[in-house]
Amino acid sequence: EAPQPDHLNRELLYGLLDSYLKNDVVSIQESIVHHVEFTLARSRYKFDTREAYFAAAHSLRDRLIERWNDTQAWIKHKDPKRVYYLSMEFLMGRTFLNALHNLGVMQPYQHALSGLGYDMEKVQQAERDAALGNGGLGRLASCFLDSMATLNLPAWGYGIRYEYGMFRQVVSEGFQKEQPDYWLTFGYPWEIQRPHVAYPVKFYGHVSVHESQDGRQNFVWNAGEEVTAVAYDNPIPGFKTPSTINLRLWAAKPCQEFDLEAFNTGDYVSSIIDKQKAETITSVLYPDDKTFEGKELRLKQQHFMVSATLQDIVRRYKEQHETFDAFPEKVAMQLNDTHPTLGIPELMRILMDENHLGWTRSWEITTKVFSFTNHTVLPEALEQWPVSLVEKLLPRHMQIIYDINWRFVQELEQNHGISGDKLGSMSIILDTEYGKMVRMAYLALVASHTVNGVAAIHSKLIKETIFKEFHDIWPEKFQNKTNGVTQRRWLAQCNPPLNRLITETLGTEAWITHLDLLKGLAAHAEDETFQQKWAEVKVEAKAKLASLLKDLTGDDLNMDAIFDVQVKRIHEYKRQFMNILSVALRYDRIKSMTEKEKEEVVPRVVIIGGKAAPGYDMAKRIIKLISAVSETVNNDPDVGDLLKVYFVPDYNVSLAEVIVPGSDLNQQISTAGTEASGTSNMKFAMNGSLIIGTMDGANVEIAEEIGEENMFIFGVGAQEVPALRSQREYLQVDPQFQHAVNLIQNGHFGWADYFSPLIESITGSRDWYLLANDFESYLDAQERVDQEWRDKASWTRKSILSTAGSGKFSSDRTIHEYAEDIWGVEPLPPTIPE
Ligand code: T68
Repeated sequence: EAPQPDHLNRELLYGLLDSYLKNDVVSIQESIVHHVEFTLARSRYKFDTREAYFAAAHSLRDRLIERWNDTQAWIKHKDPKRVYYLSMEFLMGRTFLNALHNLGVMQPYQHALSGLGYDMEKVQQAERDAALGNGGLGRLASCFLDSMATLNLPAWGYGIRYEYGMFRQVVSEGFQKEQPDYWLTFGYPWEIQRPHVAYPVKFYGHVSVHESQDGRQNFVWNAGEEVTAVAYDNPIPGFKTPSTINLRLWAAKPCQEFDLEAFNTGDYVSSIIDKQKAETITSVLYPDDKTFEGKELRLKQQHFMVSATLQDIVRRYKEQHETFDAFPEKVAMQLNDTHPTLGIPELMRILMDENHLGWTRSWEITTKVFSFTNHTVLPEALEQWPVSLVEKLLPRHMQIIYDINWRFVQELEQNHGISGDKLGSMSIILDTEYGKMVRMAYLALVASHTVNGVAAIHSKLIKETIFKEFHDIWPEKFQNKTNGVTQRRWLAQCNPPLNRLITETLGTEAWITHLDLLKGLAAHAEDETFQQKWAEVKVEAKAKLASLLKDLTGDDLNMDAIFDVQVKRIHEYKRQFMNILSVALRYDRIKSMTEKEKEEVVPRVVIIGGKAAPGYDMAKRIIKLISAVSETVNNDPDVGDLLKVYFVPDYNVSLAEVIVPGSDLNQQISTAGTEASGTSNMKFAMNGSLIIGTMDGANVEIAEEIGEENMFIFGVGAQEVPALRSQREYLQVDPQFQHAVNLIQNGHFGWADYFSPLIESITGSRDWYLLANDFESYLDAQERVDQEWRDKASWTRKSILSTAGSGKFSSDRTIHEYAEDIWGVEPLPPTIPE
């Protein structure tokens, strides 16, 4: 329990800083050994590396808890407007190194551990990734938490504590196999279970109406099933600030109220088993990142998350306020895509049915607190739930959604003069041949005060395409918030040599919180000695990546080769297929060269990694194709060191922390208009990796910042895509494209039959993502890459300018904009009083 506001004052609170656990080497060793003995109950004379990790993690957690308790007490005392970031996914990765770094205790911990006989690097490796997300959307949420803490914002994250995170990808004979990621086996040392922070979450049943004395209708939801949501808190430290915010993840537990009758009369064992079913709600993360799947369990997860979260937020608000009048001044909620949209009818239900506010008042409050982010324009990803399912699972919510829609349609007719087909096209409820559907994005749009896209081009596109009619009536609701990534994890921590060089060159480490300062590097881009140092740092990072690949494959990489990387979820729109087609062509060219000609070839190591959704057949075939090409190329003595291709299995956050710094070139080659933003492009640019890419997503803004001439831009622009798509069958096919396709079709890499659906998908009018059309221009850009590599100084200069130009892409900038333009929350810096 946080201290009551009356008992708090600044002096008391910040006096505590002096009494915090000491961070000298001996104190840290004492606390590690203490945890070995008393938390792990192991002998202090005999513990292995994993136990050393757990003990060190617990000792660090103690230090996090001090700051976190004080931050929460301080926020409660000041009672500012708080922002709640609601997301079904948080792709956190590892915590240990990040917490050490943000708390500024890296050095003493390193010494403490080595003094006890443990290697910091190995201890770190003992931590498992918390992979509670699919990809960009989940990782963005995690970067945002880091920035919100660092910017001292009164912020919370809310999500689900899945027991099985993103599946583990195993590649066997070139085929993806999914294995469960039970990441909690040895316990998760960073979380704090809060058994007393628990709420009932209801499902199914029916709604009854009762007339109250004042003639008002009261709706009562008699649920058919109830589970308990239990809170697990995860402290999120800011960098160089005591501010430590909370990520609260909910786990489902059977509710306490057993039906005693069933025990005595019926089957005792099966009634307990029935109760256990509750836990399945939070058991597994859905691994689909782009196609909407209307599974009942997924809808249950969404309601479970938002219901527990809203009960918690309302409870916290009511502790300090008598009425709901101030709710919109105290609460902002950001919906990370439409996945938490049920929070809208849930808040309406809580206000009306449980707190007896009228519709108008409840709606006024609701529409002032929610805002929502769209992350894709791909129609197959947009959530549409069958009305029949929502009605069955959440009967009261379905009524409220109908009411929201009814009033919305009225408004369209009366205030905007809209009628007929257009009314139907804007309705939250869509009539289809399979029945009625709830369009979640429309529900989110109607109830949110703001909707944003995640890069300038994407925010423009949503206004012109998927949300056009809404933009026509409510232009003021639409904003852009270009994504960002945290430079703490994605530069300072994952690339220590570059961190040191930047700090030494700028004469300050202030860039770790003010990334714009990186532009100061541009002045040194031409400096030969600086270029030399820059190149050495890159070699160091490449060596780390090479050693990772050596462990995976046994191969020694050619360090003179361009390390050419494409790592991200496997998708047709991201065009890994186009990448591998060009690799096949490169291979074929080398094969036909004389030894003399080969001397001129710029060597490449092509690295591709990423997971395919388990049900995404095409994506799985693409993985097999990459593996097949890899198999042929890597074992061909004619090619030797000039070309290698690797598919890195189980791409995840921790692998990215090695792969990103170690790359020379990175591929961001989606069909223009399909990738909302991309965030790995920002990470690569920060680490001095050059981009070969299309004018899509955030690439457009990256080009503005670092200069198109310092990238390898190719392909058609988003504006040209619709017309090209309609002319697909008549488009000229580049002969080199045809040749690459033939190689695969003719079985050059084996498995010709298995690859034929892939070939069909890019043939003639089927080629939705315009591979054939962009191929020539792609090859041309690849040629420019090779040319550039031959001029080491010029390449290094561009690499420096990439980092120098990446200042805009800090999530600190993004979060600052959200806070100012959308949430209306202000930093609450924990400054020590004079
Ligand atoms: C990504 N979206 C965008 N979705 O593709 C990417 N979807 O361009 C953008 O940079 C990133 O979001 C951050 O804005 C996703 O990652 C999902 O993971 C997802 C998960 C479940 C359902 C739908």
